[in-house]
Amino acid sequence: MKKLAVITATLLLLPVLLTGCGSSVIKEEKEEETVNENLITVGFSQLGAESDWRNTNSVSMQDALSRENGFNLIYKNGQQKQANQITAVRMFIQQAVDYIVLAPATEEGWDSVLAEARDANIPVILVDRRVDVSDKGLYSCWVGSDFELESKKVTGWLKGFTDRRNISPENLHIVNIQGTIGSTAQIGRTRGLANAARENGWDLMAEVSGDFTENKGREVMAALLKGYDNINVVYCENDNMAIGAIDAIESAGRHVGPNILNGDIMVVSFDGVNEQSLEFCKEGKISCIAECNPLHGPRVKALIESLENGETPEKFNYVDERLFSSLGIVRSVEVDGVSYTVEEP
Ligand code: GZL
Repeated sequence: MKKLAVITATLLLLPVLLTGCGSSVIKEEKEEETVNENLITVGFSQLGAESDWRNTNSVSMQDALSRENGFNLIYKNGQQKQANQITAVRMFIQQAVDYIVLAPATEEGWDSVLAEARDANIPVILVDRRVDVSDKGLYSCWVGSDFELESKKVTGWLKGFTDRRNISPENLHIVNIQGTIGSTAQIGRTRGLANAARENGWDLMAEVSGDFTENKGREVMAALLKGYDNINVVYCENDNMAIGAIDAIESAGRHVGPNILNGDIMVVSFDGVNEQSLEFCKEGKISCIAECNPLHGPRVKALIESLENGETPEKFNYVDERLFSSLGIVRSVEVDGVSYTVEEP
């Protein structure tokens, strides 16, 4: 792929201090006009900064696609709005970047702008969530997680827990605090729980979106506690919402933990990036976390280098992910014939 001498102006990015993963910050970009020669210019449309997972993902991408590694990265934060991401992709096309990397907020609505990138001969790499387009040729490849597998690990752990504690399936009264509706992570994690509840005879009482944020998770949990007096399992589709939900549960005078037959409310979650959530998991306040690996930067760098060498990388590239619990009750979970060890957080 041609390398471009590109004049780029990059906007000042507010540094976002991260908790967890060694407290890195999203690198500040100074307002500058620079001529970048012999670098691979990449336009990265990130969907937002809604969670610790997202910010860790952004840092991973900036660290991998650095000038030292031969890249000129133009980073745009979509603030959770697809319209902003479409604008960013069109700007990248006008700038004639070498590659476009897109972390789409939700799956629908990408056909037109990805066709514009194809018509401009700019390869598109998807990271994290997917797009639902009529022609998969509109993007070169994707790297991310199997979200339904993440859910099967958590629901498999929950099944193992109830079996070992002799808890009848009909005594599980579950609410699902969902991620951003229409995002691949939400679709997979919601489907996994709904299937497990149906197969196991669990009482799945409500599904409400917390949009992957702590504040919305707190707000939704408080409302659910007012609406239901028998909740004993809260399935949170990411850690930030779990932290908000735990705060709401404790503010309502209830105890968070695994002893659901003695009145506890159990919380299970996804990501394993936020330090507070890992602490809660060590304490048993979060009973189980399915890891969702945010470190896509090195994988995207390798995919670009492969494309630069004229190779055709795998279309779909999955990251490896673990399962955490400190309760020691369930040692491993089997999903589709594969055994996953339950690890200490
Ligand atoms: C999952 C990612 C989700 C995380 C959330 O790959 O799309 O979005 O689970 C993040 O924390 O907001």
